[in-house]
Amino acid sequence: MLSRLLFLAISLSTTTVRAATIQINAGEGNKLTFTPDSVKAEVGDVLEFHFVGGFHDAVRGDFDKPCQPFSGAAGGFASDRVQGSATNNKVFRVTVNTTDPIFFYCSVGAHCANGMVGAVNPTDDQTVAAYAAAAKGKTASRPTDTFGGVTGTA
Ligand SMILES: *[C@@H]1O[C@H](CO)[C@@H](O)[C@H](O)[C@H]1NC(C)=O
Ligand SMILES: [Cu+2]
Repeated sequence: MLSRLLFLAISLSTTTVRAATIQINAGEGNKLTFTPDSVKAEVGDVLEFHFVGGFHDAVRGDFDKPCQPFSGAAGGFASDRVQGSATNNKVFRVTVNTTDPIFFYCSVGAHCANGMVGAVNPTDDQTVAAYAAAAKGKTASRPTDTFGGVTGTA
């Protein structure tokens, strides 16, 4: 009985897919960047945005329309605008529900136009570099409300 239980416990622990938490820092070194700016994620993984410097948010966009909110019916997200610092522990957690590429940007000022963008599961065609290049000179906007994720503490 005990060995059966042990076997069950071991097989559960090896077959259970554990969701990964992927930390993305906004404003590291007080730069207009997300670090890392390109990540791979599986469905169920959590993007955890940390605000480590500057004044930023994280908003999902469309690859084709840089610096504008995501146009899809579901799957968009926008964090609060947060004054970051080394001691700020406010985070925004977004559960990844797709393996399609996800592009996001900071909507504050001209941050997006200046390359404050990121990608989840980029493809050969849709890269974070291509999104950043297309963002140059674009005016940013954001949804009125925070949505699509959970604001919490680290
Ligand atoms: C992913 O699905 C969960 C559960 O339905 C939902 O709470 C979350 O907002 C979704 N994530 C996005 C980015 O829409
Ligand atoms: Cu910003």
